[in-house]
Amino acid sequence: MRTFDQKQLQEQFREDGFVFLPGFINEAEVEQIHLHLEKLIKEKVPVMPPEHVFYEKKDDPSTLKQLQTLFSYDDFFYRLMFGSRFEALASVLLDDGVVGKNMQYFNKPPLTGKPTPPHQDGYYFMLEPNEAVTMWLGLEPVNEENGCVRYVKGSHRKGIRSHGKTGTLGFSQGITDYGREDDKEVWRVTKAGDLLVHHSLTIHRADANMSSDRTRKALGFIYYAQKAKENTAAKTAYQQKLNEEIRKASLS
Ligand SMILES: O=C(O)CCC(=O)C(=O)O
Repeated sequence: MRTFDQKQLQEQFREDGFVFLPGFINEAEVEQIHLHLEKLIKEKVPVMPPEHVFYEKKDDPSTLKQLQTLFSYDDFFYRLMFGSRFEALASVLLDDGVVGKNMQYFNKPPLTGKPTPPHQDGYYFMLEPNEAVTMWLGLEPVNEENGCVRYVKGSHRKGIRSHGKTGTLGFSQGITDYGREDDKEVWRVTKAGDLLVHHSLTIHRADANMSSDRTRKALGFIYYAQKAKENTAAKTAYQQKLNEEIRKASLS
């Protein structure tokens, strides 16, 4: 297991709003995740509610693009989320106890995998203070061709930008004035087992998968700092509206 300098990670996270941990998990651990994902997709996806399963094309199972709350469907993912090295790292970076909120599966299927619109996760989280992390764990090689994650360095120190509807399932809100002069992007080409962690206010996005034969599989872990309080009324209202829209779309 690789070790990382915690102090250095904390400083970099504070400064840049994201950190990169190459080889955070090893090949055998990546393989285990793939096996458990395959099993979950086969056995649990058919019975998951529409707000937990998103496809690029509704009637084409090969275009599965996102799953929500994996830990509520499988003990293996529960153990990865809670009491794990991921949870410990979140606590170091946020300098607080943490509450695990979501574990997502992301894929961008070849040719159909759409862009991830520029956004700040904190816009969806509705926290005060807005202190949370999202971890993005690569499960296969990802580069410019199949849609690597891109960050605007230091954007977490400049507050929440205006967001509006994107029409993208799974990323319903995007920054409305993205592309300003100070929106300078950096990106990392990643291998299976590499981990990226960003602050809830860090602006990020990803391109579409332009390859004709490569998928782009990853896991996302979301942890809130214990000091961050959710505006539960606003969040519930937003989630209910979104779930209604997803259910309507899945029936049409
Ligand atoms: O996988 C992606 O394209 C982006 C994921 C993302 O935006 C997130 O985890 O917050």
